[in-house]
Amino acid sequence: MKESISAELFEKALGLMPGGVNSPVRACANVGRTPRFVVRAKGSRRFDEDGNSYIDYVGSWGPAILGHARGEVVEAVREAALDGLTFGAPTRREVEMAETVRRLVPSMESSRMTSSGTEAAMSAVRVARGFTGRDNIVKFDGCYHGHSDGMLVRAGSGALTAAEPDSAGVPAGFAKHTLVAPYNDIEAVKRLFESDPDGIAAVIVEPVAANCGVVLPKPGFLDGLREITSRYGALLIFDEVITGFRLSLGGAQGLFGITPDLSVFGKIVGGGMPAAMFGGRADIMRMVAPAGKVYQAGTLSGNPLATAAGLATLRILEKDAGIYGRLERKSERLARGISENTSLPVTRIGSLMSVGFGDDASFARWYSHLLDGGVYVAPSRFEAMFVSDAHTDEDIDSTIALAAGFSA
Ligand code: KE4
Repeated sequence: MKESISAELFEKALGLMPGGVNSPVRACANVGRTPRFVVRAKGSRRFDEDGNSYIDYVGSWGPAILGHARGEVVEAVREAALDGLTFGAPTRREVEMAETVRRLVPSMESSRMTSSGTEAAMSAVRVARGFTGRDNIVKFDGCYHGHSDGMLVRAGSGALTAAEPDSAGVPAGFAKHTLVAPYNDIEAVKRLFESDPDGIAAVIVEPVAANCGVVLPKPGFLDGLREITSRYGALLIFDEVITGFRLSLGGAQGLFGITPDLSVFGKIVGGGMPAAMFGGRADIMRMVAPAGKVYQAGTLSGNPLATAAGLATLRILEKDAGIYGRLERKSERLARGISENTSLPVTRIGSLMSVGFGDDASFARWYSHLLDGGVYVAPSRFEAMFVSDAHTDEDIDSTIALAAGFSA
C-alpha cells in the first residue's frame, strides 16, 4: 500500500502539532506505523490520501454506529448549517434532544449538553461533589473518563491510599481526591468506603470497560456498586460515552437494568459531531448553574449542528428496531471468526469488542497485518473495535479471511 502522501503530511504535521496530531492515540506511536491521513469515509469504509481504502472498525472511536456519512444525518447537518452554525442561545433541538434522551434513558430526568465527553465527565464529577458536599471520587484502574485533571491518575502505592498523577501537569493536590480500585473488585470498593465512609462523593465507572481492551463487568459488580454507593450516601456515575446507545437503545444501564444517579454520554449522542451530555436525577441536576451553585458552561454546548446530527442518529436508532439485532449477528460472527481462525482471545458485548494481546509488539504485528490488508482497527491494544450497521456480511467475511492469515 502506498503511503507517501500520508508520510509527507505527517512530516509537516510533526512540525506544527504535538506528535503531529490533535489527539495522541491517532499518532500510531504504539504500532510504529505512519498514520494514514483520511480524506473521506462512507458506510463501513474510510479512504486515505494515498487512495487506499479500509474496512473501518474504529468508526471515530464509537460515534459511527450507523456507518460513516449516513445520508439522513448528513442531510440534517446540512440543513441546520444553512440556518446558521451557532447561536449561543436556546434552540428547539436542545429541548428535543433532552426529551429524546430521557425517553430512551429514563434515569436522565434532567441533562446538560457539552462539546466533549471529557467536559461531561468532569462536570458530572463536580455536580456529585456539589450535591454531596464531599471531595473524594472513586474510579477504576484502566477506565478512562477524559483528560480532566482529577481523572488523569493511577492507583496510589498502597491499595487504599489516594491516587498519584498519571500525567505531567496534574498537581498531587488534585490527584489526592481520586481513589483508584481494580475494575470488578467490589471488595476493594467496600474497603475504600469503610476507610472513608463520609468522604466519597461518587463512584464513576465505565459499565463495560472499553479503554483497557473490552472488559465485561463480573456478575454482581455493578449491582454491588449500586448497593454500596446508596448505603454510604455516595452517587453512582455511569460513564456511557462508549456504551451509550451502543449496547442498547437504553445504553448499558438499559441492558443491565441498573439505574445510576448520574450518567455521561458522548460519541453516538453527537452523531459524529462534537456533542456530549451529562445528567440524571432531577434533584441532583438542580445543583447545576443557573438553577444551582455548581458552575458549568460552554459556548458551543448544544450546538445546532451537533444536536441535529445527534437527534438524527438517535431517531434512526429508535425507529429501526432491527438494528441492534443486526449488530449482534454481525459482531458475533466477526468475533467468532477471528477467535476460531487465530486462537486469539476476543472479548465482545454487542457491537463492542477487542482482541486480546499481552504486549505492544505482538499487537503491532496484528495491526500491520490488518492495515496492509485493508482493515483499519485502532492503533492501540487498549482500544476497542466497533461494528456499525453499515458493515456488510462481505466486510465481515473478508476481515475473518484476513485475520486467518495472521500468525501470532
Ligand atoms: P472525549 O473528551 O474524547 O470526547 O471523551 C472522553 C471519554 C470519556 N469516557 C470514555 C469512556 C471514553 O472512552 C472517552 C474517550 N474515548 C477515547 C477512545 N477510547 C477517545 C479517542 C481519543 O482520545 O482520541
